[in-house]
Parts: sequence; structure tokens; C-alpha cells
Amino acid sequence: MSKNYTQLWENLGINLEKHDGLLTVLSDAYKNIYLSQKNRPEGMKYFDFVISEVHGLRIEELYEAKKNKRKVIGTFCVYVPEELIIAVDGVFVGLCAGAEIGFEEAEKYVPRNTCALIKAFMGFKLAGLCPYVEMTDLIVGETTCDGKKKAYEIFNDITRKMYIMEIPNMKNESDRILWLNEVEKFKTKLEDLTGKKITLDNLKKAVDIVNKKRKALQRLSQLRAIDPVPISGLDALLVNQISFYDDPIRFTQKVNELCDELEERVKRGKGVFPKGTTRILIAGSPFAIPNWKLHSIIENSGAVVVGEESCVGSRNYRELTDENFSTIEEGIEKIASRYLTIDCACFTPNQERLDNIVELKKTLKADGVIHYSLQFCTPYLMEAFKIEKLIDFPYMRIETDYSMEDFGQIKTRVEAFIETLK
Ligand code: BJ8
Repeated sequence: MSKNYTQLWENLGINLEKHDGLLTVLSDAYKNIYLSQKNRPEGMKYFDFVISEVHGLRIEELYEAKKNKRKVIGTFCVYVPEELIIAVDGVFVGLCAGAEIGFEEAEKYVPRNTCALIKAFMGFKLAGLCPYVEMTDLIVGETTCDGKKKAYEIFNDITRKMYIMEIPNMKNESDRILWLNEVEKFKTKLEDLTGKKITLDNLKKAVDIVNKKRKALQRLSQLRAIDPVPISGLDALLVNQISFYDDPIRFTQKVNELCDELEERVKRGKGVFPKGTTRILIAGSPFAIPNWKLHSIIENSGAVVVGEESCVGSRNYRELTDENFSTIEEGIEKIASRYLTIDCACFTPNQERLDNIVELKKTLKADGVIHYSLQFCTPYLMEAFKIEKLIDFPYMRIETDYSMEDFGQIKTRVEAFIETLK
């Protein structure tokens, strides 16, 4: 970290002793997993810096934003329309956590057999380790899976900051109407919270900011289709993870700079791994920071990850919002319909997810697909079986959590799978 943030953390009620321990573990993991990689693009230095300051400089920036009367809005799901938060000059932050921390505390509130993502966001808060939660003025939950729905009730008892958006489970006309109403209600909630009105002008600007961010992530994804691949899956994953924390305009600029460099690499035929390295597409549950386990296993087993069919991946940037609107109402409708294209496994039926996996495998020229589900995540675990019956390419299912206990076992299975693809 560039400076000492102890006072800032103390003001936020962070448990300093435990937090020091967390930062040490994180920084060691980062060195081992990230900084040990060969041939990394220079442009990754910015993202290394962001990670090193994820509980430091970024928190200070949020603090400054709040001093300037901006509101900080925390979210857990790519269904929450970022455009509306930006339109009221709010700051959007993702609150999902990817480490097995505070689970003991979390298990006093939710059953043991709850997915790691839920236990982690509760655990980080309960153990006094999440400066982001402390910074928020509002935390937006959604009615996606049952685990999240019920956990948000409990999280509201703890934080008193929750606002819930109802996400339909289907995509019929009545569901579209319900969802549009929810987006309109969210707009009103944000206007009440911030005291700022959404205008046609600020809505158009916000859509432009978020579309540019998604376009930059699409550009990065397209570069991963090239062989030799100019960036590792680990690094691309990190960029996608940081998209939920960083200032969106600065982030977009840095991703585009990285892509400029990657294009140069492509021209020179330079890759991070040799041409012809086995290419893997991962599909499934999201990867919150610092969940780098599966990517690390795959890329240390002789293959490269070329894409993530995930909310920390293609589900977050695949669709843009149509910018062609001339009233606020029309803009809200375009935003609502863009979000309803997201093919989360919580929907039924969900044929588009299967179609998108098939398409992504083709465009990224992946040799095989590894389906990744968090343990106890019923929607993705169920779809993993369904997909297996319907596809005709190499595929394997992995069910895991945030612990390292199954590292060796997963590595053995992944190595065997990669062997079959060679
Ligand atoms: S749109 S994937 S971000 S809900 S892993 S908590 S589903 S039991 S995270 Fe998600 Fe939105 Fe869907 Fe994406 Fe439940 Fe599964 Fe846990 Fe999950």
C-alpha cells in the first residue's frame, strides 16, 4: 500500500488486527498466483496497483466522494442497473467476496450448507473486514436464488441498509412488466436517496459510460480468441473482477490501453503461452476477488483460460444498452430490457444460456468447457447436468468452494481433462 490507512479503517470500525492478517494473506496469494506469471503485459501494472490498494486508495476515494455528497451503492448482482446509479452521481461497488473469511460468524446466521459467496459477504461484514460495506449508503439485493433472498433478510437485520429488487424467474410478457416496474421503482429510490433527479441528459451520459466500459471488456474478450493468446486467463479474470470496484471512466481507459498493448503483441505474434496451448472456456458461477483457484489450477496444468461464461465475465458485458432513446421513460425501458437478456441460471427455462455457451466456445476457439459451480449453488449445479446432456464437445463439471482442501483433487481432474484435449 502506498500509505498508512489505519486511521481510515479505524473510523470505519474495521477489526484492525484481523484486517492486517487478511491483507498479509492476500498479498502473499497475489505474489504467488499473479506476480509469478511470465510474459505479463505492462498494462497489468495498473490492475496490480488497484489490487494492492483495494482496501486503501479506493476506500479513500469513496470517502472523498461521500464528503462531496455522493452516495455509495453496494450490489451483489449484475442485474442491478449500474446506469441508474451513475445517473444520480452515485458510486457503484460490488460487494461479493471470494475468500473463506468470517465463515464461523456467518454460520451463526445462515446454515453451513449455504454457498461460499453468501457466507463470504456475510462473513466479511460480521468479522469487521469489509470497508466497502461500511462505506455504503444503500445495499441493493435481488430475488435471484433462494440463498441470496433469505440471506438479504438477515443482512438487513445486521446492516439496516438493504433495498431489494424483485427479479422475475421467467421472461414472459408479465415478467417484463414486473421487471420494468422494478427498474422504475429503483430509479425513484435512488432519486430519494440522493436528492438528485434522473434527467434525459444524465441518463444518456450514464448509459454511455457503462456501454463504453462493456465495450472495453468485449474488446479484451475478443483478443483472447487469438492464438497465441496475448493475455493469461488469470489476468483477464482480474480485470473483470476489478470492473466492479474501480471508477468506471478510469477503468475503461486502462482496459483500452491494455487492449492497445495486446493488439501490438498480436501483431508481433507474441503470446503469454505458446501457440497451440490447450484452450479452456469456464462456464458457471461468479468469481469474486480473491477467488483465483480454478484459473490458477488450469493455467498451471498446461492450458490457458480463454473466457468466462460468468457474471464476472461475459454475462456482465455481452449486451450493451440501446442508446437510441429520446425520453427518460424510453431510456428506462431500454435499460430494463438490456438487463433482462442476462441468462442467470435462476431463470427458467434458460435455453439462451446453453446457446451462449456454445457460441462463446466457438468464438473463443476453446477446446473444452469446464463448468464451475459453487457448492450448494442449486441453479448452476442443476444446469451443469442439463448442459452436459445437450452438448457435443469436451466438457467437465467441477463443484467446489473457496477452501483449498480440494485443490489437489481438482488439479488431478483438470490435468486429466486437459490431457484428453491434446
Ligand atoms: S445474475 S449468477 S450475480 S444471481 S453462487 S449466491 S446463484 S447459490 S451469484 Fe449471481 Fe446475479 Fe445470477 Fe449473476 Fe446463489 Fe449460486 Fe450462491 Fe450465486
